[in-house]
Parts: sequence; C-alpha cells; structure tokens
Amino acid sequence: MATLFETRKQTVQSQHEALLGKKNNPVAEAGNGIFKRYVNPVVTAAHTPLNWRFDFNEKTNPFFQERIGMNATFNAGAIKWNGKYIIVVRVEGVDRKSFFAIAESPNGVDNFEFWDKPCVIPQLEEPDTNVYDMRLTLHEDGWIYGIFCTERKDPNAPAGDTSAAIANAGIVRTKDLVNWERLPDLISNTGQQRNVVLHAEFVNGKYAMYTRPQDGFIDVGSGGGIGLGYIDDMTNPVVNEEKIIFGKEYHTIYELKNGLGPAPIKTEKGWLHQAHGVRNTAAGLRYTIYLFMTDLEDLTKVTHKPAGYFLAPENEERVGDVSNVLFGNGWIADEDGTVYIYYASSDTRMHVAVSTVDKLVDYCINTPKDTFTSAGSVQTIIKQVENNKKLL
Ligand code: M1P
Repeated sequence: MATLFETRKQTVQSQHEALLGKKNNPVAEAGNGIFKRYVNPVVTAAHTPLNWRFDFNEKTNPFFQERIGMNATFNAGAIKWNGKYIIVVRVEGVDRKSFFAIAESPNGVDNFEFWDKPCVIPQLEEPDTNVYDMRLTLHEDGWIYGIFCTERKDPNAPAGDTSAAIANAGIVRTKDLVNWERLPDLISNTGQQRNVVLHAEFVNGKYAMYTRPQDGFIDVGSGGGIGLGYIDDMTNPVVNEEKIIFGKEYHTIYELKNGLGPAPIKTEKGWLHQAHGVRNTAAGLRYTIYLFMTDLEDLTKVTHKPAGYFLAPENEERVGDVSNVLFGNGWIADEDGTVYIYYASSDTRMHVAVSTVDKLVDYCINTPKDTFTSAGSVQTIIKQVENNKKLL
C-alpha cells in the first residue's frame, strides 16, 4: 500500500503540473478596446516550484508537509530574452521576506514556469533586509540593469519602534539573468527612494534615472512625484539633481503618490510611460495604473496625460494582502507591436493584459485630459455627445 508520503506527493505534483499547464484566454467581454485582460492570473504563490517548498525525503518528511511556505507573487519586472517572455517576480515567503525569482513563458500569457532557483543578489557591506519591485532595463550600454527597492531598518528609529525602515534603490546588472553584479545603491539628496527606473538610452552621454523621492518610508511628505536625474557612471550612481517631471496633484488618481512603473517604451510619437497613482480613501490607499507620454528628445516634457486610470482593480483583483491595489513594473513590447502588460493585484498575484503600441499611443493622444473639476468633466462629456450628434 502506498504511504501517506507517496499519496500526498503524487496529488501535490499532479495538481501543480495541471496549474502550470493551464491555458489562459482573453476575457470574452468586448471591453474598452484599449487592452484585453486575461482570465487567469499568470503567476500565483501556487506556481512556485515544489522543490522550493517541500522536502522530498520521506525519512525527514513522512507527511509530505510544506516546509517553506510561499505567500505571494507580485510586482514583477519583465523582458523578452532569447525568445522567451521573462518576468522577475517579487516572491514573498510566509516569513514576509521578498526575493526575486525568474519565471518564463513561451507565449507571454500562460505556462509561466519558475527557473530552478531564486536569484542570488550579492550583498553590500550593509545587507538588505528586504528587496522588492525590480524594474529591468536592457540599456544601450549592453547590460541588463535591475533597479529594485532595498529596505533596511531605520538606525535612528526610537527604541521600541520596530517597524521604521529606510527605502533606497538597489542596483544590479547582468548579461544572462543568472549572474548578477551588485553596484552601489543610488545616492541622491532627496530622502528615501522607491520606484526608481533606468531609461534605456543615454541622454547626452549620461544614464537617465527616473526617481520618486519621499520624506519617509510610507509618508511621501513633500516628495512622491516622478523625478528625473542623471548619472555619469553606474558604478558610482550619484544623482545630484532631480527634476520632478510629473508631480502629485489634488483630486486626481495620483493625489497622494505618483511613481513610475517599468522603463518607458520608445514609439514614433514619444516615450510611452506606465505609472501607478495612489489616492487615499476611507477604506485605505487605492493604487491604480495610468499611462502618459513624454517627448522623444526632451524626457522632462510630458506631452500627453490622459485623465484618470488605465487599469484599476476589478473583481477578485480587489482582494489580497493589501487590497484595492494594482501595481505594474513590467511590460514587454514585442517585435510585432503587441504589448504584454504584467500587473499585480492587491500585493498577491500576477496578471497580464494585452494591447499594442498603436492602441496605447492612440489612447494617450486621444483620451481627454483631466480638467480637475466636476464641471469640467461634464463639459468634456457634452463636447463628445455634440460631436457624435453631428455624425447622425
Ligand atoms: O502595498 C502597495 C504598494 O506599496 C508600495 O508602493 P509605493 O512604493 O508606491 O509606496 C510598495 O511597497 C509596493 O511594493 C506595494 O505594492
């Protein structure tokens, strides 16, 4: 008779195999014509390899128990690499520690499978306590850079305050997504940093870095908008000056925090950006994803700002460890113009929405701007109604 170990192992393995092999389809609804969500999440904690979680030795694990639990898989960076759709996922264990792990798919929408082992990120003299939200940039210097948030305990926190932390941008680079070289953390003069993203091209011979300065770990204070600064040498990553190119604004979806998502996509009509905006509500913070464009030559010039959000939590996306959150830091623009937008819901799981460069640019250019008042919104609608009536 099969032992409990054998029976459980087989059941767990066959369920895992079925999950990884599950086909994903676009949702059936006509939708908004801008993007198509896919029905299933692309990566969840249940997708993580069984080898990471289970001790497969019957002697030491007779009940085939999970020894190392995984809590969530979210906020993934993305890149197309050797013909595969790669996401570098923020995996969070039940011990609350996040780490990076690569999952790859043959088609961008399903069959994501994690690589054998999580990424090993070399440590600096002062080790990271927690790392998360990596943005991948294939830079024209030939390196793939990963810029992520490194979090450490605040050494100046009052005794008894065990949660005060300091956030900064950690930097790694690689040529193969396997061996990561750690560079010094970003040096800026504007307090803490999260949501730091490297632009893919040199600007006047310098590296261009999008930042999001903030006064505290959670409170952004006077910061909280998307900044841009320049670095001479990535092995000494000093940003002397940051210009806020897209700030926070009263009564918008980015009223409280405004941070860039992945590195922008170059299009004929300008750089296409994805970002997340945060506002406060009685139910807590609400994170949504929005798009904007900047000038091809002058990165500080925001040329198109469609009003409101592009993607907001829907249905089961609304619920998770931190509910009412959509967060995106990875997308892939394919050679044929298809864009795979990888987004996380409620700090819990990864999804994909698919669009094209042409559709996203059309959305940015032709969606009305925010008028910042209710009366203005009404006028925007009336203008469209009147224009439509002329067509009858
Ligand atoms: O919990 C929601 C998000 O909170 C933070 O976002 P931000 O940097 O904009 O404040 C991050 O911890 C992010 O990972 C998380 O998804």
